[in-house]
Amino acid sequence: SLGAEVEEMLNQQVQLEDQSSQYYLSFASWCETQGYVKAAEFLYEHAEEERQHMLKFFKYINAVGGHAKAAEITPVPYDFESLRQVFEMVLEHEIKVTKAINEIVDCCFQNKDFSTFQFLQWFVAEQREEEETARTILDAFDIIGEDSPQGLWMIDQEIGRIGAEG
Ligand code: OFO
Repeated sequence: SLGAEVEEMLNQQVQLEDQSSQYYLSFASWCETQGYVKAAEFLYEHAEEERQHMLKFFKYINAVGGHAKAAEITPVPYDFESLRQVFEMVLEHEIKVTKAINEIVDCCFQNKDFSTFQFLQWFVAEQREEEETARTILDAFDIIGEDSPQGLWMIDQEIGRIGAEG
């Protein structure tokens, strides 16, 4: 059964995954308004994935006898300076999420909650992939160069390509 400490952390993760979804939605919208079509597509899709992550936690909590709590709505930023800034924020956010997941893993281990420990392994792998995708996208800015509209167009195409692979 689920201990109070792990349950509390899992509910905090519901909150964080839900916030991830909102962030990605906001990023997607900004990219769309700027004409970054491929980046917007990737980010809209990712907003959906984050909602699925939130639901995975949500359903797990109740499945093991806890009480899942719907996330509070928290404000998200709407305006960004550049396409690069968006993906820097993506990476920063994913690093934060990875840390939070690692903390729950650690707590499960200490509480000998091996069921939740195992449940979290999928997220450990997912976070590694998401960070890698964000880093690969940021590399494209350095390699292609973003000082011209052509460069930015190519970066946008590359984001679409990387997103389709990831
Ligand atoms: Fe839920 O994986 Fe990103 O945040």
